[in-house]
Amino acid sequence: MEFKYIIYEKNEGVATITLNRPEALNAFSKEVVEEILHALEDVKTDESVRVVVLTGAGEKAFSAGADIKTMVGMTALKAREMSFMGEKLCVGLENLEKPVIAAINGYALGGGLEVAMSCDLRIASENAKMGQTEINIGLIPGWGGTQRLTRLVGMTKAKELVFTGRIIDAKTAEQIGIVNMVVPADKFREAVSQFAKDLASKAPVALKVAKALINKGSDICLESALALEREGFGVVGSSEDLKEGVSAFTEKRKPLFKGR
Ligand code: CO8
Repeated sequence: MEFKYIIYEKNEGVATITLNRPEALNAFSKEVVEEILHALEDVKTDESVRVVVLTGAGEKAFSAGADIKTMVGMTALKAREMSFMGEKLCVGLENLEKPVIAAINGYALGGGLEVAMSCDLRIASENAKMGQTEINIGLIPGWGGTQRLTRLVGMTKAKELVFTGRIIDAKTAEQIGIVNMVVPADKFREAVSQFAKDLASKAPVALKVAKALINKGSDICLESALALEREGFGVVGSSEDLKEGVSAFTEKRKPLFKGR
């Protein structure tokens, strides 16, 4: 598939998906979402891809959210359809069996922040700005924001951000647990690339199982989650990756994991 609204690149085990509508601050349209979902299909089947980075073109925005211009005269059915479209994208990122890093350069607002929160890790440039700003146009988060934000920062902060639509800076986002780390703007792309490459060298089977366990476990009771962990541990414990990791340790060399 030829991509028009995203750039899809693969390099050293890292697939980078760049939202590429800088003139609209990388707002998500139906076409953008469809293209990302296509790229994710390729990520699923390409064994050489170990990690995905999702980012925005230009210096100004990761994404300013859903395309507000397509909301003019929106019907209930159309709103539901738009919500479902974003949900498919967010669940697709969440269920992908490889780690996904949101590299947040500039604004991540509304649906932009919601998509970033569906990724496993978030690295922000120091000039990044984040907010669930939907309230300012008379809307609520519709791509999981009321739920994923609450799980990340707790009810107190989630209500404050969703009710006020306030935009916070990268440092504040780090302090309350929305982002993992904040990086100086001039070192941002390099830092993301280094982090992603490092993650791409880790054992794929262990990463896949750890991601699934953390995601599933946070929605069920501890007893059931621990039972899931036990089963997952069994799977990882019988992987070729573990044999390679143990051999590399005893032979004092770097492991070369194959994802089996
Ligand atoms: N959608 C479409 N176009 C956008 C969007 C957007 N979300 N954000 C910015 N743009 C466009 C602007 O219209 C402008 O285009 P043009 O030059 O053609 O008018 C261009 O991008 C540059 O933007 P600005 O001139 O506004 O740039 P500023 O630096 O002055 O301001 C801001 C930057 C503060 C980010 C400002 O653009 C802004 O407030 N944008 C809207 C942010 C927002 O409210 N996002 C939430 C959208 S709603 C949403 O995401 C809901 C998700 C769930 C949907 C559920 C289904 C209904």
